[in-house]
Amino acid sequence: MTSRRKLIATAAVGATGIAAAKIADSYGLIPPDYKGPYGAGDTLTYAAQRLLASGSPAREFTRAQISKKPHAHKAPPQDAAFLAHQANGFANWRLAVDGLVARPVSLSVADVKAYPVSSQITQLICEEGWSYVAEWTGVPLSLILEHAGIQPNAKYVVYFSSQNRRVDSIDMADALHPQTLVTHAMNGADLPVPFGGPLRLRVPRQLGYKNLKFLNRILVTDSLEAYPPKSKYAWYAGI
Ligand SMILES: Nc1nc2c(c(=O)[nH]1)N[C@H]1C(S)=C(S)[C@@H](COP(=O)(O)O)O[C@H]1N2
Ligand SMILES: [Mo]
Repeated sequence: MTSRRKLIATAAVGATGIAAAKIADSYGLIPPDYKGPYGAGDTLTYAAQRLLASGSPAREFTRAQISKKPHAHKAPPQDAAFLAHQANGFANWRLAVDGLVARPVSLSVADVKAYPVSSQITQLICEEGWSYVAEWTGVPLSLILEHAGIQPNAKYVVYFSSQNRRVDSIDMADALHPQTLVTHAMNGADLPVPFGGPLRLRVPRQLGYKNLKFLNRILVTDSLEAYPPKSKYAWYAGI
């Protein structure tokens, strides 16, 4: 969410914020970073988007609209472990799927590629004000989760990057959304390392920072207590 929208939402809620929060809570629609300075505004935006648009798709584009020069943000990892993976074509890279699942698994990139693929031409939008359109191909996260057997008390998916131990999370509505992909290809080729190869979680309904590169673990959980949302940006970054 842009800070302008955040301000408008916060101003619009004003004194009624507490009431909005109570309604949202009764529907399980309090975002887990509610306590911050924008708490009431974030809650209203989150609750409104979850109620009105929880199944709605992110905009898709045509092939002609694919960006000629997509913008890779920041250098890929340079640590010895990552460079070793890269040197042997990520043959030993693993994506762990664990937590509240009946059958925890550890998937190789080949295992991920063996799932039915889905492609989308969507826009990656950075909160810093730039964006690009690309075609992403991968397996819907929902397929991996359903295969692992999601337990009924699951509420969130926490996902991990090998880069700087970066972690983020989404709720089950976004985790099971058909456009949320464990991506292994971009613009018709293996996902390039600068764009998060070998695997990246693509969450096109949320801002760029929710789209973690160098994905190596997916944890299904009923609480974010162990992985509290970072305060720098809103946890729910719906667009
Ligand atoms: N592992 C990892 N994932 C990341 C980041 C990062 O620094 N490291 N940056 C995030 C941010 S802020 C944005 S906007 C996008 C940038 O994606 P791009 O490199 O494809 O442009 O990746 C997100 N995922
Ligand atoms: Mo970003």
